[in-house]
Amino acid sequence: MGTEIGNIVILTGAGISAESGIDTFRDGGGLWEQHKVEDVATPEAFQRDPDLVLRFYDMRREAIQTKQPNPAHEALARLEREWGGEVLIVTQNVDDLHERAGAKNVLHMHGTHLNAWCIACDKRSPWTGPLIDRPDCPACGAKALRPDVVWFGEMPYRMEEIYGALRQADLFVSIGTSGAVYPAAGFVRDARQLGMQTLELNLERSQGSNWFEESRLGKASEVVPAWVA
Ligand code: BV8
Repeated sequence: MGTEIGNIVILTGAGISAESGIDTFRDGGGLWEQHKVEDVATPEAFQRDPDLVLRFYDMRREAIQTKQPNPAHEALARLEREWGGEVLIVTQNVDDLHERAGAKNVLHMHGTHLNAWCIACDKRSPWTGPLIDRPDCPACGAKALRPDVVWFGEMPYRMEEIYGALRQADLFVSIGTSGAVYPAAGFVRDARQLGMQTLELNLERSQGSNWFEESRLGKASEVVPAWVA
């Protein structure tokens, strides 16, 4: 990697966790119980059929808990430890594999499977068991917990912080994302307008590939360690 790079912003998507055994959204049809993710991960779906949505997220949370970080997560944690400048991992993923690989500076723009969010008192609490069982909110006692994840039509978390980090960075790297969902899919354009270097590491070309100066195609567990080395 060039020595003139100071700060790095890395966007990750489901593809970085694929080799850990966590399903991506759009490979293999991205369907769940014959529903498109876009149709289940919405406030409207939650209003219409809360059990369907809670079952979907309980299943995703249980699947994540049995998985381990892969060499791509570990390589990014190593880069964060050893790099002279700032490294910020902005992840679209709700799994905590970056943290479990040792990364510290991780921003979950679409929330995480670790927390539940009470729609009665607006407080967040650790997600400790199936939400389909309607556990009481630890803060207010209401049976009104939903996953603390960002659904379609909801504002992603900490956007100002992300744009602030992009303005301070020299390199934007996108790993394992299809570039299908905004505003994350637009970060590469912001990076280009800010004059940053841009690199995509992905299994195949994505919807945003044309915006990257360089795309290296391959499995994350191979191309990410090779890039970090
Ligand atoms: C918002 C929830 C505004 C948690 C998710 C038209 C134009 C522009 C925007 C829109 C539009 N219509 C609607 C919108 C807005 C919408 C959007 O972008 N829709 C899309 C469908 C067009 N966006 C939103 O609603 C966002 N909010 O815009 O708010 C606003 C403004 C003011 C006030 C209020 C609101 C919110 C979007 C967040 C939705 N929530 N997840 C959860 O359930 O997990 S999105 C979900 O899909 C994921 O979180 C992820 O972020 C996203 C994209 O998925 P990827 O991570 O990229 O995964 P995917 O399967 O797609 O791709 C995997 C990639 O990995 C592939 O490229 C594959 O090749 C690669 N791969 C596979 N294996 C490997 C690999 N790579 C390397 N190695 C491997 N082994």
